[in-house]
Amino acid sequence: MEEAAHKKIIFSGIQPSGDLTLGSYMGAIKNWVALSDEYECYYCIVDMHAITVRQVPADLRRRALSQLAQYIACGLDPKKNTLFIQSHVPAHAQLGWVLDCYTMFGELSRMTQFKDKSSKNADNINAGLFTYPALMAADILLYQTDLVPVGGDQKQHVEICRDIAMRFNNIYGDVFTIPEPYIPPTGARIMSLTSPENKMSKSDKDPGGCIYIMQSPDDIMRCFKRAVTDSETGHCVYACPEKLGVTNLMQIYSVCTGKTMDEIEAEFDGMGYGAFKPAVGEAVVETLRPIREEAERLMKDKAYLEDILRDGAERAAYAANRELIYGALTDMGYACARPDGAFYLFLKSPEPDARAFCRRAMDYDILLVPGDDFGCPGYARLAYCVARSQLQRSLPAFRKLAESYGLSK
Ligand code: AQP
Repeated sequence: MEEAAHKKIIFSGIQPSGDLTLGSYMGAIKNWVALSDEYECYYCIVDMHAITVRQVPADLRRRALSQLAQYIACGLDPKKNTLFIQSHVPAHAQLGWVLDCYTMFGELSRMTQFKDKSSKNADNINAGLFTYPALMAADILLYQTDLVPVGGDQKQHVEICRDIAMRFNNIYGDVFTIPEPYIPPTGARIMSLTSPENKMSKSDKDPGGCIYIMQSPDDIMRCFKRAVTDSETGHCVYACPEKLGVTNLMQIYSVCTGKTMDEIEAEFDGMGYGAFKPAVGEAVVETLRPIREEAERLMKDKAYLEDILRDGAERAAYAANRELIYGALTDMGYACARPDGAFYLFLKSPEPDARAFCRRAMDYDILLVPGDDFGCPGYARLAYCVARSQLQRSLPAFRKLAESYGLSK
């Protein structure tokens, strides 16, 4: 916990709107794993985003659990990373609404994902599909996120999140950390195998275009053998804008093997697509095999997965509520009051920024909210909001903490 406090923060998530694809693995999850030692990480299953498109409830539930198993099987240690389901932490919806009120109609209208998804779901262009980026901004900003590892298609959403955060900060002060996107140098945009001008997507209707993490090796090989290339022969494996299908396959091979595009070109020099496509398929099969096997094993232990979700939701809610209550909501002028009892302490505060102290107080199960100073210089009013039942337990620890900050009653 102490160690985590000094690390920078990552938040990222994937919708359980379909089974996880090779695209989300290469564009997102693989990098989540690589970054997870260096950062304090919140990796989410964003099921509230998924309902912007109609979902079958049983499928949504099944996929959420299976997605968790796949996160872990990909290498995300649930002890080191906070893995959770978005709808288990109501603060996402709460801040989502707040940020809706700080997001402009015009900027939402420019989002390519909205244009794309509304053309694919013409009978259900709902308001959630339109305001999706504001909820995504809430997901990110709730945790004071520094870095958001995503595929290239999500860059625009991270950019609007930054704009919303800056707008909010300009009005209320330094409330939100401004996050940076992390887009991987290779694998940022994996394309469909059958229509390489389109992104590989889990809701793709064309079964041959998309590879799923849990797909069988035979199916994967079949898809790669049928992958769209072109009619060139001889020296045909090289990357260029005109060879979308081949370039895409080379990228996939590069992510699986760690080889550069030049090395791949040299490896397949003089060989046709008949040798190249199965080689890519095999590299993918071997990359996904251990993940699939481990996820299958984990799926047999639902109690273990549900424990992780409970623990993840608790950890995420703790961090999210801390930022929501001490950050956005109070700065906007909302009072914080718990229905189970609020106590107001008047503390002499030498701290220009009482928020740091309030955050620390949460380690003692105490919720504190910095208030106005009543025009008494040197005094900060701290609304001491703690359940009555906790008061006796918490007060001595709190007094000690207050003393360590040079605060006195
Ligand atoms: N083809 C891809 N190449 C690289 N990265 C990708 N990602 C998705 N597809 C590719 C990245 O994986 C994460 C998925 O997040 P999401 O499911 O919330 O968003 P999405 O981009 O809408 O994913 P899909 O598969 O296209 O879902 P549907 O079909 O439901 O819309 C993100 O980081 C994304 O960049």
